[in-house]
Amino acid sequence: MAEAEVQTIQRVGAEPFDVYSIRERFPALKREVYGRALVYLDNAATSQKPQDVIERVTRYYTEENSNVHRGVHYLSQLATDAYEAARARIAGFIDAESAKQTIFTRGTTEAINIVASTFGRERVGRGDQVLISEMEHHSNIVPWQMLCESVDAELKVIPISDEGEIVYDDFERMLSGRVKILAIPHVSNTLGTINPIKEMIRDAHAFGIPVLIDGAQAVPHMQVDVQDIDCDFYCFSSHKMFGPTGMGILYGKADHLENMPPHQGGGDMIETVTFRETTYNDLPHRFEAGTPNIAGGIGFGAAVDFMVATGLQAIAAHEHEILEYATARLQEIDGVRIYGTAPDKASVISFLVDDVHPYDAGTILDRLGIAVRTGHHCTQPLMQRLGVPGTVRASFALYNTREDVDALIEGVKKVKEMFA
Ligand code: C6P
Repeated sequence: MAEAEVQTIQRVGAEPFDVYSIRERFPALKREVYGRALVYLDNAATSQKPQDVIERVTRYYTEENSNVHRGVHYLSQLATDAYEAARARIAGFIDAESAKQTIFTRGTTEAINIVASTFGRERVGRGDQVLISEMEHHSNIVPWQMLCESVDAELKVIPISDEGEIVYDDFERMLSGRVKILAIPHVSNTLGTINPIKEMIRDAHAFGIPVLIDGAQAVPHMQVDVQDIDCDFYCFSSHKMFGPTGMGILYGKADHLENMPPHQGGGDMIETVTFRETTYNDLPHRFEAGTPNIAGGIGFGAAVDFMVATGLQAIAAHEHEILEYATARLQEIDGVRIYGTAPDKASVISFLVDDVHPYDAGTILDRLGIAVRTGHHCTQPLMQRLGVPGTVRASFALYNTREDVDALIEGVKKVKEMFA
């Protein structure tokens, strides 16, 4: 079976960052909706895909289509090599120690569920605690809630401030020997807050608490180094970072992964099978039962190549500039309230306009060709904390421009006018 080692990644872009030439590589950005140019500001839900990724997936289906890890024949070798090379590049992208520690999953949701149902099931018992925060996506609530219910443990929630930051004193007070896992987001999908995860991990480790980071909203926007932050698990999705849907990564420390039981049985995750017993395959395959999303994995690798060629620092700097510009311009409009005003934010602005329901605002914006997300953003408990039914959320990616922000501002003014 082909095993690729971590591929070292150059983090400086190959060319100077030019947002307009980058946009040219995204066919969907050229389309119109309702006869208007599309302004795509729903990147936290899913990003658009560059031609590089589309072509790579097409090439797999056109020239390389075959199953992986199974055949000696030419195409199977080709597909296996491409799939494993993609894994190695993704491992390098997050600075994993080894490609074996980057397990392909269906996405962030599945990655968190694997940890909760294996590592969590073995570690958390009656009367223990699992610690999460008030800003969680449902994907980082429900798996832990299911675990706690099944073993009679307690789900504890770290409060956030009105600005949308973890209340650090409360977090520190909640750490104890009873806490068996801490699971928190790197970046909030609703507030945009970048959490101080390195400090939180250090403080949790002082109590022997392993930490899972939900990195779904971080990896598309910033350089992540799993060894530097010293997390136990890190989860993210391909489709939010210009890759195909149905693909993601569970990174884990080798000690944990090697000792975790498999979560599903089937082909590829086994070493030997008899009717009496089965022995399991090595990492990462032990957690990858059945034929995987081969095209998705290869496309994910192409998405990482695209981000690396564009330059991670340049991406972060450009998006920061767009976020600042959008925040300043929205603040100029009377009656706009922004939810999530932490000093350290990434690429997301949630807001409400006067008393206009977010669905109404979103519908008007949609008719103007502006795609935003409205509602609870899969963070219902956070909405309860904020005391709102939902928000309008504009979320940016590396291809968004000041002109996109200007269109949003004109749209918000139109919403105000219509509901005046
Ligand atoms: N958030 C959003 O519009 P999946 O669906 O498995 O790729 O990712 C789940 C997930 C987990 N954590 C965070 C912080 C997320 O933002 C998401 C996905 C999208 O905000 C779709 S609900």
